[in-house]
Amino acid sequence: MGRLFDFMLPDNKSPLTADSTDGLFHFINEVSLIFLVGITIALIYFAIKYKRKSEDDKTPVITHNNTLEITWSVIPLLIVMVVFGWGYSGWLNLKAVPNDAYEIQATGYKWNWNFNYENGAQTLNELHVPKGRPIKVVMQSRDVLHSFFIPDYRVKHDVVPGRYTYVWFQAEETGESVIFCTEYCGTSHSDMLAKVIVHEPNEFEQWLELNGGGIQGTPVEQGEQLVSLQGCQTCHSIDGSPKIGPTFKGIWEREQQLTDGSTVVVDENYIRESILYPGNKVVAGYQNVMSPYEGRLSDDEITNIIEYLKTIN
Ligand code: HEC
Ligand SMILES: [Cu+2]
Repeated sequence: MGRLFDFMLPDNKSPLTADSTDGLFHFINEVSLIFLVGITIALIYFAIKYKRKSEDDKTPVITHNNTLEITWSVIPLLIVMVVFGWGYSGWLNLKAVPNDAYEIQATGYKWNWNFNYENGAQTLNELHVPKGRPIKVVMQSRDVLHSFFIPDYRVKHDVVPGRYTYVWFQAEETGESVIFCTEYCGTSHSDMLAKVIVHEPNEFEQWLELNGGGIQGTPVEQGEQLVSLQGCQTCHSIDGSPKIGPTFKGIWEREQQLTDGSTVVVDENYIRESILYPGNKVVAGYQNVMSPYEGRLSDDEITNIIEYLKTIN
């Protein structure tokens, strides 16, 4: 159903969450347009009708007009009450997650989105969901304020350190939609993009099955998967190209200059410390923007990452 202001909105791909927002959006725009046209016409009409016609044309003294004043107070009041009621019921709907919703955990951190599924599957910056089923995304932040926004579904919520928040939606068609971070969170905030990938339900089950095993392989292979799942490559390249952090290429046994003027030779303990407490030793020429991984990675995982880093030459 085409409406006048449709061009201002992206496609609605989750009617259960988007319809109320869209309806209200159109209502406000259409009512505003009606008033704009009405007021403009009245303005022009009065300007012509009451134009000063002769030297002794005089404005009559009008103190007030009850009918007119009540009308222009009551009509806007009614409209505002409609807008409030509509907005409030839409908000309640966004807060009331259907009971059979499928739950996915999301973690936002500088500058990635990490998703965890019930069977241990993990993805970085890709949210896989089945179509035609309500999805609840439970979100947390590892560092600063972020905000999770999927325009196609009209859902947006702040992601706050130390607190869980959630959104829900139900995608009705397969395909992809963009996820934005809409809370300024540092240098690469504008690159903090992810996408929702909507599958047919049976394809989603297959996908889940295939990825459910978690991280497997030799220590080096596991380290490689961890580095890619944890989003280390947002800030560290593996081919020597410059990024926000030092490249991993040739990192092993490299001599590193620190901001305090001292030098270190990169070994196991230095890498371990750099991952757990990045602020302790900051590499010269870089800023201390890496979030501490203390409590996020186990000792075994760190060992595997170290084994992998040794191989990047
Ligand atoms: C938000 C960007 C960012 C992310 C994500 C990030 N780092 Fe860093 N990292 C940095 C920056 C910047 C430095 C240099 C400043 C410092 O030493 O703290 C650094 C330093 C390091 C160092 C020391 C490097 C050297 O040459 O001395 C290691 C090792 C390291 N990071 C490993 C990792 C691993 C492993 C991950 C993923 C689990 C990761 N980092 C994720 C930004 C990041
Ligand atoms: Cu962000």
